[in-house]
Amino acid sequence: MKLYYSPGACSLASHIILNETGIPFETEMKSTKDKAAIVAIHPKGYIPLLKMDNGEILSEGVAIMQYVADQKPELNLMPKMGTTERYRALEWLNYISTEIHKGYSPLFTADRLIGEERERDTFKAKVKDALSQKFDWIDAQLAGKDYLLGKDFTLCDAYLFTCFSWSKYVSLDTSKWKNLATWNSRVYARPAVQTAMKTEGLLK
Ligand SMILES: N[C@@H](CCC(=O)N[C@@H](CS)C(=O)NCC(=O)O)C(=O)O
Repeated sequence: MKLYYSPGACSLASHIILNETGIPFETEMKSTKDKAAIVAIHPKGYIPLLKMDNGEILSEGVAIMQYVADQKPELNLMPKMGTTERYRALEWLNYISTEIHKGYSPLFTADRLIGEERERDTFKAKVKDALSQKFDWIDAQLAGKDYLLGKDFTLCDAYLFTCFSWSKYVSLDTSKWKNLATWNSRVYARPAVQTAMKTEGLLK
């Protein structure tokens, strides 16, 4: 398998999951700033992209992470099919993808799309407020838990960890979320996370 990633982008979640499996894989850096280079691999023009062992390209982080986790089902990176936990995991993955991941996106595109500074600042403040309300809820969900689904680390944690790490780039104040802070440190300490972040040049 080969993962196409851009440093610190949402592809970090897939990178972490690949490391968690211990399966050998290749990586190739494709900056999100170089759209043409990504389009040459897949017309969607974004990462993550995974070249599977059959040579086909798989897109969409949530699909990529599940494909990778299914190579090593015994690791329970995704709960077993047919269990209630499986649907809880899917519930989280969809929430993170549509509400959190794409909740940050306007903060990255606002500078390009909104010319007038005051309008841009008002817009960003509203987007951050909406995101903060979602993190209030997530923080409450993490009370008494090691990971989002309870005791076990899953794809959901890799994905939320990746998105939450963008807070520093967009000046989202995270200081009030104590459960999130503890959870974040726990995920950060995992060897698979450290290795992925080092490979992507995110750690000194
Ligand atoms: N629906 C895709 C979205 C992926 C996505 O938003 N990738 C961003 C980086 S986090 C990207 O490559 N952006 C560059 C662009 O859209 O030009 C997924 O969930 O994998």
